[in-house]
Amino acid sequence: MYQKLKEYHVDGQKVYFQYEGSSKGEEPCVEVIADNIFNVFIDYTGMGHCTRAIEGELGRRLNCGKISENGKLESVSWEESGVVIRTKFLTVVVGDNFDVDFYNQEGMPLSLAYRGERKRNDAPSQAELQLLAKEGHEASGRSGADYQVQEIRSFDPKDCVYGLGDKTGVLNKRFYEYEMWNSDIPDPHEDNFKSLYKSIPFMLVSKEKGAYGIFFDNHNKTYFDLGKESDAYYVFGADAGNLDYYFIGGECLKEVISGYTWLTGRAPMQQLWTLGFHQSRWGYESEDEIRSIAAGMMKYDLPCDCIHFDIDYMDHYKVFTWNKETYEDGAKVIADFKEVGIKAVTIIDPGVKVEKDYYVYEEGVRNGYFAKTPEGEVYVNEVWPGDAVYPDFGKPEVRRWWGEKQKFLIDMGVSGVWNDMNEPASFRGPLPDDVVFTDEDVQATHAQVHNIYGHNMAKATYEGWKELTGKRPFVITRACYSGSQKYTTGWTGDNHSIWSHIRMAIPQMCNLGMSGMNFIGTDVGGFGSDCTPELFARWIQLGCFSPLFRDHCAKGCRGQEPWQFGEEVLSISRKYLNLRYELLPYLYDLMHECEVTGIPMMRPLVLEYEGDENVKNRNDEFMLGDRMLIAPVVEQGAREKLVYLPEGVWYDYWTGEKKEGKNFFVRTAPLDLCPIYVKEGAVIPKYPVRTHVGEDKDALLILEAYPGEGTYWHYQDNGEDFAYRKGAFNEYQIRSKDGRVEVEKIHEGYRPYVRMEVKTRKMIWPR
Ligand code: MIG
Repeated sequence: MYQKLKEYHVDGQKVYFQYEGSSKGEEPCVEVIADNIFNVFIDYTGMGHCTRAIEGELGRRLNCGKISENGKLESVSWEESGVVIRTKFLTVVVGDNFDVDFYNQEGMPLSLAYRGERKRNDAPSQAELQLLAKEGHEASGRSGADYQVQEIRSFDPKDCVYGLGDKTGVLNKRFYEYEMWNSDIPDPHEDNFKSLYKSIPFMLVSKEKGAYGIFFDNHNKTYFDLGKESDAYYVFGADAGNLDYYFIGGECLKEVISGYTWLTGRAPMQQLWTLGFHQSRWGYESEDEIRSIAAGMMKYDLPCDCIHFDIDYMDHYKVFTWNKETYEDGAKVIADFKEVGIKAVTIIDPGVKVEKDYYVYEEGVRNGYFAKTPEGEVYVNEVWPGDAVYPDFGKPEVRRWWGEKQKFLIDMGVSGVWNDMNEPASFRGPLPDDVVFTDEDVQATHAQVHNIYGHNMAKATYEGWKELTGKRPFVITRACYSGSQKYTTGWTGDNHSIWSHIRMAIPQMCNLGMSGMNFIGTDVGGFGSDCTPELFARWIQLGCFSPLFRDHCAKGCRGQEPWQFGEEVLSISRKYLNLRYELLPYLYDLMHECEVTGIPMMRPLVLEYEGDENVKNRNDEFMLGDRMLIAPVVEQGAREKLVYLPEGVWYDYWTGEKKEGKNFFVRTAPLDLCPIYVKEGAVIPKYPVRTHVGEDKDALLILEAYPGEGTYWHYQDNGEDFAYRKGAFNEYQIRSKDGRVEVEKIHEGYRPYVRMEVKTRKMIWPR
């Protein structure tokens, strides 16, 4: 619709373009957000930006159309190829048809508009669609279709695509097609699912040289065709809203992640205990039963920091109530758990039971806090409590109210909240598109805010907890949007106890991490279906290295506590739980690094070794930070693993055997062994084995030094509140050379360790 470029004008950091055939007010715009970040914008709605992902000063500036100050537009000129806009890092060329091309400093193209014909030959006709429907098939996707809002950009043959949140399937999303529509799908999640609980419309492209990201900040339903329609280009689009995307250029994927999380926020450090082991299940029917779980942890000598209370603890599934019949005295159980070092996390669903005299319902109705039908009645659907209504979390007032409601849990001694069903889920069919909600200061339909419902619920929860406790709020969510990482951690919802799901867990968590959601986990052992001893043993090994380490399963399935699978699996579980607790300071360092840089704790190999062809599609290994490589066994019956190590020298964690990288080899992996490799020159900080994260966390730090030379930064604080933001932390620079370790404190603001101990690993060199 935009044809020949006629004119442009510069307004601060923005450049507006006028095209033949389009009138004023329809001028697309390109804006410098940072030296490596541009925003591309067409204001179809006439309402300007309406970002919910980008907040703070930058968000406010965007939303009210003010000038950004973090990058500098260095020059704009009309050249042969079009209007050329330069910053320190990027050159952007805007030409006819509003084709926007991005180049790096050296003039190498990073991303070009697609100028060819679209290939529409596999778009089914109306008649074909009907035939497919008759046979019970669904036409997959809308290949070849045009969206209300859309952008088509070129692929280079070697481009790989990552990110996009919690999508199923393999790590590299090239050639697949996805939709962003927060979805609670009870069937076992398959590789070919188009959407799942979370909508993070952010894709990263790793090129033969260089990388970039596209964040399509539109919270309507959006679509990404990453090469299904054609090898030559990709399409992203939306049913409504604006063309509003951020181009983030970089030399590598890490720079792109840093740019994206600079825009949308970085996952902040959680409390240290959240890195401990969590035990959960839906269907702990009574107080006695849940008490027996804590007792089991002690009886079997298993470290544990948290037990989760699923919907069973509520009175008739009414949020912010306690089931006094089966669960008796909530405050007492929680206090007793605390005595033995175990914290309680409770589930909270958004659906509020329709019931006269139930305080949450009454308050909400009185104040107009629930979503309404277009006719103005409170909208009712069904969830666990039966008839239920939906808080309108897009209203700041409702978020404040929901935040205050958390006091019920906090007073009871609860330590964190697990937000479920916030897509939002509903039992009597999906919420109609036209249910009336609010999007901050404007009325909006369900279709417009569906994808940010979970985000807003998490934000309300986080803010309530922060205000009421002063500690780092621990929130876990099922649904979210871009930017939710500022408020919440997440889990991947209802997986099953099947081998394909332990395999899927690795790319899924890695892509979530690259999409900003650092603190992520899968239900260890699988949620639905019945776990087997072998699968559980392997999943505990994977969980040990996932940011969120929670064993959880569904009501009615085989019990899944570590002692449910016999002696062998119990002792394997204990081995990996102990290892997890040893690694706490290392994991905590990574969480700190993520708050500073946005780089996730759990990383696909491609993040660390981007140039290596062998890692671009590596789905069954990952890294924990930059120095530990984990190669979990995810095949039934397998007692060996084909391992790939990228360049450099590595050491087998278990035997100390030295391995040359850029090599494939087979590692024997009996049921109790998860292959782990540590990079040459690494120091790994460890705690001694302990039963829970406790007061004595600062007693002893063990520095495990591997041969070779390297530097490591270790971070220490109280692991609880925000005092670190005012300087209450220690930072150590640790230099090691072939087992000789020097520690230098480079920041002092917290009590020191009572003792530090250096341990050199005994190494075996291959004969
Ligand atoms: O419809 O609260 O994903 O973790 O145990 C099921 C019961 C509702 C879904 C969550 C799951 C949780 C379960 N919930």
